[in-house]
This record gives sequence, structure tokens and C-alpha cells, in this order.
Amino acid sequence: MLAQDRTAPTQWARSVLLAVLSAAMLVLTPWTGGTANAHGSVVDPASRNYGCWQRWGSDHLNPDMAQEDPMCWQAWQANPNAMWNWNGLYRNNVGGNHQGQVPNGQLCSGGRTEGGRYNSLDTVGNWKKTRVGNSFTIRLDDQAQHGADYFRVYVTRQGFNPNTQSLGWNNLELIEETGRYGSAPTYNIPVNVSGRSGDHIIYTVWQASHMDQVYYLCSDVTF
Ligand SMILES: [Cu+2]
Repeated sequence: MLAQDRTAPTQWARSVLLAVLSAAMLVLTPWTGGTANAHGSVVDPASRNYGCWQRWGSDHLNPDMAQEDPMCWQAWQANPNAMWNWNGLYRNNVGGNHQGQVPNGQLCSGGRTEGGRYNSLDTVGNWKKTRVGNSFTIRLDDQAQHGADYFRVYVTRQGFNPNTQSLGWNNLELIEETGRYGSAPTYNIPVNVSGRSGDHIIYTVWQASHMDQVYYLCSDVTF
């Protein structure tokens, strides 16, 4: 009898604690999930933070990353939320003035948008690159199905070295400006590039249609 009287309140307290914890988990899950039902990015050739999320998202504390993928390592060290929120690199109410809102040296962070969450993406260095041919297709995931007023795709000029030089607008050449895209989960943007070899940056500006919301996305490639 005595033993039962003692264990009963303990069990009761334990089940109350479990109930409180699982309620807390339900509340917290949408926040920690991070990537659900929001925005988008270029997934192929992977944007810088999408690539770091794809390669290391399930193993982001692995110290081997410092040697194997140092640019991702510095990005994870600077702010993991740049990867968890790979789909949130945008500016609102730009009014079409991309070059005014996004200064030279800050192109890959969208002008240090979102309180600087993506600043590490401006770091100059040897980012992992996707191999592409002269004709390839950019694939952009739009999880929130915003649609697009247009996409503008730029490539760095031949002679620019993305591994050692900071990216500015004058390093870019416009290779594609699209028309509207209706809302869909994924868009394909075929591009043709000539006169390029070696390492380059593809810069994609996505003017979304649901409001004046613009995404600025750096993808590292090797031709
Ligand atoms: Cu959005």
C-alpha cells in the first residue's frame, strides 16, 4: 500500500510532464522545420546555401566539413539559419531597383537581407561547383507557388575569378530575361551561354508575382 501511494503521484507527474512536452513539440515543430511551405530557391545548379543544406543539412556539425567544403563550413559557423531557411533569401518592395538595393560585394546575400542572415554567402572563396555545358536548364523550386513576373539570369564575364574576386554587377552579363511564369512548384529556365570556360557564378534574379518580392541567388558552376 505504501509503495503504491508513493509511485502513483510520481507516475501522474510523469504523464503530465509528457503531455506538456508533446504539446510543446507540436507548437515548436513548424518553427524548427524551417523549410516547409515557404518561398524557394534555385536548386540546380544549386544556390550556395541550398547546396550547403543539401550536402550537410543532416550532418552539419561534422568537423570534416572544414576541410572538405570550407565555404559551407564558414557559412554554417556564421549562421545555420542561412541553410535552414535556404528558401528565404529575398527582399520586399524593391521597386525594380535591383542594383540600387543590392550593392556590389553583397549580391549573394541579397544586399545583406533578413538582418544579415545570409552574409556568409558573400564570402569569396572556392565554393563547390556544379558542372554545366554551354546549354543547361536552371531549376527553381517555388514551394509557396508565388509565380514569376520574370527571371533575369546573369553569368560572370570570362576572366572574372569567383574564387578570389568579390562579385559586383559590372562582373555580370545578362544572358536571359524571361516572361511571366504561372504559379507552379518548379520552374525550368533554359539558358545558352557562349565563350565561357572554367569557374563562374550564375546569378538569378527572381521577381515573384504575389507581391514585390525578389530573390537574389548565386549558383557556382564550372563550364
Ligand atoms: Cu515568399
